[in-house]
Amino acid sequence: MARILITSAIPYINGIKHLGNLVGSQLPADLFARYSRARGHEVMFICATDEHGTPAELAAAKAGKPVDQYCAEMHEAQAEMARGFRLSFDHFGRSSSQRNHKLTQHFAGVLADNGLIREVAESQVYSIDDGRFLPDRYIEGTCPNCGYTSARGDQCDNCTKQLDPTDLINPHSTVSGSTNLEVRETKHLYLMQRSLREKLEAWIESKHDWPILTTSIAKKWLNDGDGLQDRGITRDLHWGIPVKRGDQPWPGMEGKVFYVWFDAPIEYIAGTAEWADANGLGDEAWERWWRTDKGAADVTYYQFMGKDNVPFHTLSFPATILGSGEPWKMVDYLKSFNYLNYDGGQFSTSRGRGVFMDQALSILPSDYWRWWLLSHAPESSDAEFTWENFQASVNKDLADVLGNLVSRVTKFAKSKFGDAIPAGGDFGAQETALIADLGARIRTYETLMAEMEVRKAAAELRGIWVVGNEYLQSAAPWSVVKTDPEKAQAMIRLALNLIRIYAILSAPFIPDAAATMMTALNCTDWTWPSDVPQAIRALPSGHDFAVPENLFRKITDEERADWQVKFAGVRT
Ligand code: B3M
Ligand code: ZN
Repeated sequence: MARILITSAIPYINGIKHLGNLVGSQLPADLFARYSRARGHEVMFICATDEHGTPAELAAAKAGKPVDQYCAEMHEAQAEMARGFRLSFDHFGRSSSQRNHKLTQHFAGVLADNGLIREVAESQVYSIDDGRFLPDRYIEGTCPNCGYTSARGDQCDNCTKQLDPTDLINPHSTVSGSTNLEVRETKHLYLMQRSLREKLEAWIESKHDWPILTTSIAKKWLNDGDGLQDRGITRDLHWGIPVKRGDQPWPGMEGKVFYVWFDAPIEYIAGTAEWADANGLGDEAWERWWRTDKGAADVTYYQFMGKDNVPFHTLSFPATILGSGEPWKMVDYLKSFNYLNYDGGQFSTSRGRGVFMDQALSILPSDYWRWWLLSHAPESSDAEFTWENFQASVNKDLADVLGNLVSRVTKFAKSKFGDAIPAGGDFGAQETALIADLGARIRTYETLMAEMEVRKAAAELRGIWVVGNEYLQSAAPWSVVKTDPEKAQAMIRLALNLIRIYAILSAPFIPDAAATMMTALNCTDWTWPSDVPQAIRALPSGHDFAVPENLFRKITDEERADWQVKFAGVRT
């Protein structure tokens, strides 16, 4: 039994996430957590909401709510979505927790003690009417290069020229529209990442088994110059973690907060501390997952995230940890994802384009989405959601292959042999061949799941369902029963046990359907079917079972067309 720590990138607080966000981090992390638990490992699975930064402040202002109240409500809304999608977090924390305040301030303090923090004076645009400094992208004006009137303070979207806010002609705040802006001097703390370069490089080089997507991004940022600049870790905002040096005030930094990307990954650790608090456990309970001097040396740590988050997890966060000089557990394997596109374009939170988690659950149960998303996970390249494809895989894989097998077998067994698993007959050559085939396929499935090859694992699972169908097709107990009822009984005994094996293997992908299958089989033994000859005999003759409700319904052409129209626009 291994000890496995799993974190998903923590979703921003400003709004319900879309299916592209879900498949890029939380959902595959959940798949891996469920699989690891099913194999008997000790798992700690942590996620949280990422609650700081300008976008959170602005979203709260737009909603007309105080930012702390907005975050509390949105956290609850996201937690509700997580439950809806059956995301099996051990804890869903908040980056605004007191635990994260303390830990973030602790890290900043140690980094300063280690000589890795310097103060930098800079000038920044201050909006007098908004009462705040504005990040560059919240200032717009006319591009000095091409005359485009909606150029942003960091870049012109029309001619792509990189800009400084002070380059803009007639600049205004996009928060309020105010032109009452001035440049003010401000001071910030910088983490001296450049002096950690060698340590970071050695650490990245030691990760031989990381996916290419992860290492290529990490190395690009490490080597292209831009990535390893010293980095500002404070901001002039009202909402965030107050800048302190450990528990001491930081002279000159009054009224400032840490940058959201400094505190967000620290929340992985703080979220585990929140888990301990929520369960009435002491510090040793979470430290054994995170402190290599307190038991975490034998933990294997996996992170899941979209590719845009990789630089922060291969450079910035490791710089915080390595710079602290303290024995914190660092990531062992970083699984990253490409993007999921939506029907010919991009999913977009800001533009409300695509299907969002709440909308998805309002039209179909979570298993349908989990199956499609995971079996089409954007691993080797970007992937695309289309309603045609969604309909086809639900109807074929879930309804025709798995659902049909379960209903056909249970209904036939009930009508011919009654309420219990029948006794007669021995297994013949076909059954022996199926058992051997399943054994080999389950080994492959295990390997793919352990390697987090999400798409390939889904394809293998589907293949496992298919061979069961093929067996029934060719064994045809429904005909055999007329001439050799004993033999038909043996086939059905096998098929009912096959349903149990399928439930256990499929549970990481489709937990609700798996639970329905197990309930119908009146079974609570979820032992992983490593030994197929044994597993196929687990439910003995005489064991009661029931016919479950239809596991999956088909999506009609009408529904598909309806949804296509309904989700074509933008959500407001
Ligand atoms: N909140 C970005 C995102 O949700 C960011 C991840 C933080 S992980 C520490 O994609
Ligand atoms: Zn321009």
